[in-house]
Parts: sequence; structure tokens; C-alpha cells
Amino acid sequence: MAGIAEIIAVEHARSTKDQADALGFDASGIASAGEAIDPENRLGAWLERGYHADMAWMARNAATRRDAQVKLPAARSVVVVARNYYAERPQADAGSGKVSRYAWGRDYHKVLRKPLIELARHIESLEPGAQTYASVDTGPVLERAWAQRAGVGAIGKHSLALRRDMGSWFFLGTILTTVELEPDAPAEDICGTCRLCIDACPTSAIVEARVVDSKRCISYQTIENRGEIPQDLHAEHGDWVYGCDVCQEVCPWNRFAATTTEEDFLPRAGHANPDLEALLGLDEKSFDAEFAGTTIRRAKYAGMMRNAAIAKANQTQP
Ligand code: B12
Repeated sequence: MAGIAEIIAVEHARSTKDQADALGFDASGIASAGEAIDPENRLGAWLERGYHADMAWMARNAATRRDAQVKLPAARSVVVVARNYYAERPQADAGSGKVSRYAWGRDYHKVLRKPLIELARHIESLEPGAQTYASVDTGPVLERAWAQRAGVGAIGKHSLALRRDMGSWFFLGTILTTVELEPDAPAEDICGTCRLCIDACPTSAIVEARVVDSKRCISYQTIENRGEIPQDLHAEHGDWVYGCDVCQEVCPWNRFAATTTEEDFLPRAGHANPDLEALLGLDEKSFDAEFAGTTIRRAKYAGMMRNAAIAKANQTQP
């Protein structure tokens, strides 16, 4: 017979997931925070091989990323939520570049913050003195590994969290909490022998299944790199001016994606396939105004001009 603590943990888990549904999340799951999330130190191996490129912040808080109880010492559970951002790419005109899908609308950090904080408040209301730590992307949390343990998504060979019903076009958010919640079963591999993403990556950035070398990844180069993009990668960048979706576009599971119900994620006019001439014609002030409230601002003016010039050269060179 289940003890009272277990019955409460089951009830609290149900209430948390119901609240996640009510707040508009497309999926949610729960993992136990007791064991460190990265016992094999895959993050350490990734950092040692220099796969974080110039993202020094990834190395600075590695110990915290590997163990939820460093961030929240009494953490017992990790709640993981997913929000679908899929929309069809609008028709592109000649002379346009490509922005990756996740950046077409309003910045997802801003969109997801409010419902995630509301969910954290709900969890805090379950138990007197309960604590939470909620984050989307920027917290020292290995979000994909938690998503896998919480049953929210398997880790695909492109390294992204992947589901049968949504593919990989979804953002993750996590809440570490001191509240005991009944955990879900971890997600099981759905890639099998498929290796389409590994073979399709234009720059061979997926160096082995589930391991991405940021130094080669177009997403890193166009968004995070503040310096020059290595010359030998220019041609492979093709039309991409912000991020890259190739590894996701070829994934068979992404055929099942439905359009997001979040209007803020739908493409803003000209942001999915920006006209390269027009982009290159912007001064810093007009760039900031055009992309205010979007994640594209992260590349900064100089970065976007660099990216647009490479895409333009790729279209004009024979
Ligand atoms: C740094 C970072 C990047 C870097 C490095 C990418 C990378 N693959 O690590 C760059 C800038 C390249 C990048 C690119 C993109 N990113 Co990014 N990124 C992050 C960030 C901030 C940290 C990721 C990290 O810790 N990497 C280090 C490696 C070592 O960690 P890891 O891959 O999670 O590895 C763990 C597990 O995968 C596990 N593991 C490895 N192999 C195996 C095998 C098995 C069987 C198991 C069980 C576990 C396992 O071991 C590791 C430790 O536990 C996360 C947010 C976060 N806080 O987690 C977003 C995040 C991963 N990014 C996201 C997105 C959307 C993207 C892009 C699609 C954006 C774009 N369109 O351009 C691309 C995708 C490129 C790609 N194929 O990875 C989303 C992904 C959502 C999803 N469905 O998975 C996240 C989760 C942000 C969010 N909150 O939604 N990103």
C-alpha cells in the first residue's frame, strides 16, 4: 500500500501538470532531482574538447549545470515544460536570407517567463516553505538532459529534445523545486538507426550522435560568435543569417509538427526570410528598432551585418 507521502507526491504531480496545461504548455514532465543529472560528466568531456567555442559562460558554471542541488540545495524534483514554436516558413523572394524558425516571433525568453513563473508560484503553494528556481535557457541547467529524465523528450542525434508528437520544434523551461513530486518515466530513444541529421549538417558540426561542436555549428557562428566567421565555413552557411534549422528540417519526426498556438511565435513580417539588401542597408539604430523584442538582437548589429554579407556573397558568387 502506498504511504501518505507517496499519495501526496502523486497528487502534487497531477496538480502541477494540470496547471502546466492550463498555462498553455504543450507538454510537461517531472524528474527526481536526487541524482546528479550528468553522472558520466558528458558536459565536462564536451568542454574539454573545446566544443563550447567562445561560450566561456558554459565552463564557468559547469558544476551547477551538472547537479540541480548545487543551485537549489534542497531540490527534490525538476519540472520540465515544453512549448511548441512551429510555423510554416513563409514564401521566400529571390535575394532573401534565412532566419531559423525559433527566432521569427517575439523572444521566447520573454514569452515563456510569465507562465513559467506562474507555474512556479503554483508549485510553491503546494507546501508551506516550498522553494523553486525557474529558468528558460539562461539558467545553469542542462535542460535537454532533464527533459529526457522527465519523459518530456528523448535526446535526438542532433542533440535536441525530440518527441513523437511535436518533433523537436519546441522550447524547454525547467523549475527546480523542494517539493516532492511523483516522477515520470524517462523518455526512450526514438532515433533508432536514423542518421539524417548527422549527414545533412552543412558543416559536419554533429561530430558524433548527440554531440555538437559549436565551433562548426552555423547556429553558434551566426548568433554567438562575436568575431570573424572562419573562411572555410562561409560557403556552407548558404542563406542562413541567424541560426540554422537543417538538422531539424531533415528529421522524420518533424513531419508531425502542428502550428504553434502561441501567436507571439508566428513570423513577424520579413523576419523569416529577410531581404539581404534591405538588411545590409540598416544602420544600427534601425536594426535595433526592427528587431526589438526578438531574439535576433542577440547577434547584435555587427554580427547580423557580417552574416548578411556572407549570405549575399554565397548568392552572388558563381
Ligand atoms: C549552449 C547552447 C547552444 C549551443 C551549443 C549546442 C549544443 N548542442 O550543446 C549552440 C549555440 C550551438 C546552440 C544551438 C542551438 N540551440 Co541551443 N542551447 C544551448 C544551451 C544554453 C545549453 C546547452 C548545453 O548545455 N550544451 C552542452 C551539452 C554537453 O549539453 P547537452 O547537449 O544538453 O548534453 C547533455 C545530454 O544531451 C546528455 N547526453 C549526451 N548524449 C546522450 C546520450 C543519451 C542516451 C542520454 C540519455 C543523454 C545524453 O549529456 C549531456 C549532459 O547530460 C541550451 C539551454 C540549456 N540551459 O540547456 C539551449 C537549447 C539546447 N538550445 C535550443 C535551440 C532551439 C537551439 C537551436 C535549434 C537554435 C537554432 N535553430 O539555431 C540550435 C540547435 C543546434 C544543435 N543541433 O544543437 C533549445 C533546444 C530545445 C529542444 N527541443 O531541445 C534549448 C534547450 C533552449 C531552450 N530553452 O529551449 N545552442
